[in-house]
Amino acid sequence: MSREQTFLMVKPDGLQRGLVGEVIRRMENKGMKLVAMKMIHIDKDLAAHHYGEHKGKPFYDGLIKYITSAPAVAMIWEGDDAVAMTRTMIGATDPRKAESGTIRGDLAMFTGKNIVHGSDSPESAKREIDLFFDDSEIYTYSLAHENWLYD
Ligand code: D4T
Repeated sequence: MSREQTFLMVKPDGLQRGLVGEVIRRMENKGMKLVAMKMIHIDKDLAAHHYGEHKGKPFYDGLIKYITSAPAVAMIWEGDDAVAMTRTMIGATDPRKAESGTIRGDLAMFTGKNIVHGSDSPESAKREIDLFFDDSEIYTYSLAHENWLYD
């Protein structure tokens, strides 16, 4: 186990559907620490950087159109194994395959509108955090109940 940070974004559909609070509630209840958060209307440039690995795939143009269509909420969450833990909480990319109890399993219907994005590896997390946040936007602090979360 190691303390790490992960990037989590409530995508435009999640914000429009009023699910920002629900996503935050799940992360807070789990014991994750919120260390950065902001609203952002992603432009084409940032979208192309963020989804660069998907360029050329059949769904790429739709993905860029969707992610740039309205504001989103970008966050950084911290915790032991935060990257893997958050991916587990988010569930499979296709909400029809995502297990009940996960964010996508409980709250989404369709891959192209799957509410949230979470980094898929510590390397991606670092890249995405650097892409979306300045150092000055990331907070260092202790949670009063941290001793009740970890040995
Ligand atoms: P993100 O990156 O949004 O957290 O999603 P995942 O990590 O779970 O999945 P991904 O990178 O494979 O896909 C990125 C993004 O593209 C959309 N997508 C994906 C789509 O519209 N059609 C598809 O067939 C796939 C595979 C959904 C998420």
